[in-house]
Amino acid sequence: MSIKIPAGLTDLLQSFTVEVLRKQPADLVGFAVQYFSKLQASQKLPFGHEKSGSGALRAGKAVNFADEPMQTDSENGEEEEEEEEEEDDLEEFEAPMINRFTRRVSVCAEAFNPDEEEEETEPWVVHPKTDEQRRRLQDACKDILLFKNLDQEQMFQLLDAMFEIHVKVGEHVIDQGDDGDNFYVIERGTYDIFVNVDGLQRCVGAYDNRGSFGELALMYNTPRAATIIATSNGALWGLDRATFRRIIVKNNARKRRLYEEFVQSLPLLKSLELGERMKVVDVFGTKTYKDEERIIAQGEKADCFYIVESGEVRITMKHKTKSDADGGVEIARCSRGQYFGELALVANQPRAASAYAVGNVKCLVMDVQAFERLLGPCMDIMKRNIANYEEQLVDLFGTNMDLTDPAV
Ligand code: 1OR
Ligand code: 1OR
Repeated sequence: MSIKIPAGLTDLLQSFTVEVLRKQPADLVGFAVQYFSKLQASQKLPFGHEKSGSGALRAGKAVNFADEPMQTDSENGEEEEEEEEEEDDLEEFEAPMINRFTRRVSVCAEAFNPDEEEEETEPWVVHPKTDEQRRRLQDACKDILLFKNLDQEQMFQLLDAMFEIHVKVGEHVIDQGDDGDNFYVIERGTYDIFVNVDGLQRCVGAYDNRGSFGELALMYNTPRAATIIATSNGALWGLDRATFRRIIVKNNARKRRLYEEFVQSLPLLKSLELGERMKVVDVFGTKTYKDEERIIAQGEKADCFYIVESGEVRITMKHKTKSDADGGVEIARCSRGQYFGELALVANQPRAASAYAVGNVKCLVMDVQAFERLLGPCMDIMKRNIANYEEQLVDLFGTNMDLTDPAV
């Protein structure tokens, strides 16, 4: 004899179990009463208050959930426009349903569930600084992508909490496998990145007087993913783990909500798993450019990759053998969802062309380390495109050229 399991029972119990495991309530029965009462209330909401398909796709929203049961979406995956609303308003609450999105949410949940209420009562960390130190700190932080989306108050809290560290050549700033204590912004100095591959330390990259590192262990509560060794005497600015999580991890939850739909729609990222796409959102910063502003200069050293969020970008190219008095020929335009700046990173050479804003432009920007770490699975698409550039180059300049040759 088989016992019929009512439709929805498994989902219901799974959602509840997830919430219990996340919240670890002392009073299980009380928590259950509250959970199911809110669930019932949400199901009685008038039709207009229901949000089909929006909840779980906004990973940040679901995982940010503090007092309410986890929010999910329907299977069709359609999204509404993002609105900045109170998170734990009962009206926002949606019936829990475990599906492919909630599973993903729970995988990433840990990283985006800072116990905000507890933390908000804690005083902010302040390391007093001289005016001169503050100036140097501000200068070192001005291009840090993770700081790009912060508001002014968050930026002040962050700068207040940072502290200066002097490092000597050969010093290990981070050792792979350790717990994460600080995030680091480089003021000066060069640093090698080593990753343990089959028991051997392999140098996989380097920082040259700019950039930041040490965010991964703090964002995802994982052991340090690489070893960072100073290859010159240098200076860093440290940010303690608690302040990093309080500001950056919280801000990342908001970023995920805002950008989830957009990154889902990007053809370039289609080989990435959902969780990997969210990691892309975590590490990019947004930059805005005014009409005619130069985003990339041909011939310069490259350390970033760009995806157009809004506006249009004009790509122009000068060629050594042709007159470049007019500043180069327009060779392409990129609009929302398209990317540029990958060629120099893939080929490890200077920028092959320049990029200018046409009107106001907003781009998502990723540093080269994140590009290499996260976009490996997207390389086929990029390489296919690069082969396309080379064909077009022949048409345009009439010569057979290899774009991956730095002499071009
Ligand atoms: P963390 O907190 O894990 C080590 O501590 C830091 O090294 C890490 O954060 C990143 O900020 C930085 N893979 C992992 N971590 C990297 C990498 C990296 N590069 C820099 N870090 N890869 C190298 C990409 C050039 C991928 C290697 C397979
Ligand atoms: P980058 O890092 O070299 C300039 O910085 C970017 O312009 C480059 O990466 C590409 O992302 C982008 N040839 C070379 N680069 C191009 C081209 C291109 N189009 C866009 N970029 N061609 C145009 C093909 C339609 C071929 C040259 C005629």
